[in-house]
Amino acid sequence: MSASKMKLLLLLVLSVSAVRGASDYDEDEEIIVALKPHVDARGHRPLVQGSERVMVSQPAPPPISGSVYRARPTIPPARSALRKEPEVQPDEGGCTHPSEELGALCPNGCELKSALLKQERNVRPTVAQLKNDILGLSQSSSIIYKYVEGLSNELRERQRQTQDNGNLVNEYTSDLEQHHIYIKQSIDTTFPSSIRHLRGVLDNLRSKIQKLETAITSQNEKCKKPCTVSCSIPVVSGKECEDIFRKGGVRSEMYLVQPSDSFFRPFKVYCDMTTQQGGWTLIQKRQDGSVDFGRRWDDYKTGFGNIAFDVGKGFCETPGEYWLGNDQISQLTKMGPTELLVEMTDWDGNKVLAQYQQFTVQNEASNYMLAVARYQGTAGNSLMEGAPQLFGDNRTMTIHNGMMFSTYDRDNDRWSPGDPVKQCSKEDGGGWWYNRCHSSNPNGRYYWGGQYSRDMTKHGTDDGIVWMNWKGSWYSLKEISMKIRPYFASKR
Ligand SMILES: [Ca+2]
Repeated sequence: MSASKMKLLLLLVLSVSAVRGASDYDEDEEIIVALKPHVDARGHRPLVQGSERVMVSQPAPPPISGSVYRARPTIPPARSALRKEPEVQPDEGGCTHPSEELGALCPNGCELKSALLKQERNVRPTVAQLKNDILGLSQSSSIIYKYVEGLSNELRERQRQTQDNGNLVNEYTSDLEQHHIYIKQSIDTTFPSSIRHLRGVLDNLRSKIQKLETAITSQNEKCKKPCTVSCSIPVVSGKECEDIFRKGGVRSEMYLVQPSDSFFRPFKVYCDMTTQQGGWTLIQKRQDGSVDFGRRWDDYKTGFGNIAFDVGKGFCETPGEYWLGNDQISQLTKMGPTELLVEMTDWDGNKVLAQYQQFTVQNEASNYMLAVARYQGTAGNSLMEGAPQLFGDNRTMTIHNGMMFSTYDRDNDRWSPGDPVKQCSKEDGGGWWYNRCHSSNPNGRYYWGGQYSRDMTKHGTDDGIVWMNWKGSWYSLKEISMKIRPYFASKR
């Protein structure tokens, strides 16, 4: 039952009780009215069960007049008759005799008993009704008491909840205040400090950017003029470096050569005039990673890189990294028997070589097919025998002799010919006579320090400057060079 309904019930009960109370009061009034004529002042009887008020200043009985006392009639006068015939009672108490001269009379015992019994009959149901009413009131009071007690309990519970809520609110308020203080401190002190710091960084960066822009502008100014190698080309020239050597060009530097039966224009080349009695035409060199060898077919066809530098001696005596060009190489090797010298150095300075007494490169129509023979040296016969770490077909597919030249844009290798996905040159970093794919990879990517790993590569393959026969797949050489010379030169 809800509180409002309970209140309504309470109100209803109170109203009923009030009505009932009013009704009882009326009945009491009736009782008093009914009793009044019978329990009058003349009786001088003990009080009826305390329901009558004690008359303290009771007057003395009237004096007996006459000589004989006569009893009153046994039938008491009817109530209505009493009411209809009110008698004026003397002030001194007692009723008067019809004959006034006889004075006041006293009732006899039977009349009193009858009157009292009659009154008792009238009062009994009223008392019973009063009992019921009292019982009803008691029950209502009990219900109301319980309801009030419930209300009190609920009130105490709510007060407790209110107290708890208050505590919680205080707690949250405290936290909120702390956060507020923290945020305010951050806004007032930390943020401005950070902003000042960032401004400092920003200013620093701006300064650096300005410096860089200035440097770039300066470099752009310098680069407006094309770079030229200010090397004085020696007067002596020839078909190749051995020819020049024989003509007196005995100093290792850059020369201009023109193969005899060539329709090519003369081209620059570095001649090694000291190794093994000189006369070597340098066709390939790697030494510092300064030149990108991941190039197209046409670059390998015509050559790329830096032939030589002048480092202060007045002539270009220091070779750079370059690929002479497949057309030039082919032309040089087709003039006659040609030998090939491959020299290499690891990152500890150790040197080995691989030398082939026969070296021929076909023309472009044959995709610059390679032919080598008669190996000797210390590096291992990669070109003819493949990787010694491998066996059977796995080894023969690393032999380079007889292979055509491949670049990443021209796949002539033996790895699934025609399949654009399977290109050795794309995975291994440079142009080379790839088979499926290599035991040596002189034109691969330049790795500083030698050792490299699969996760450092672009495709997970051994794409460094590799000569497996010497250092295996995961060691990239510090230096490697390829030089050619007419074979007869070794016999001079
Ligand atoms: Ca292929």
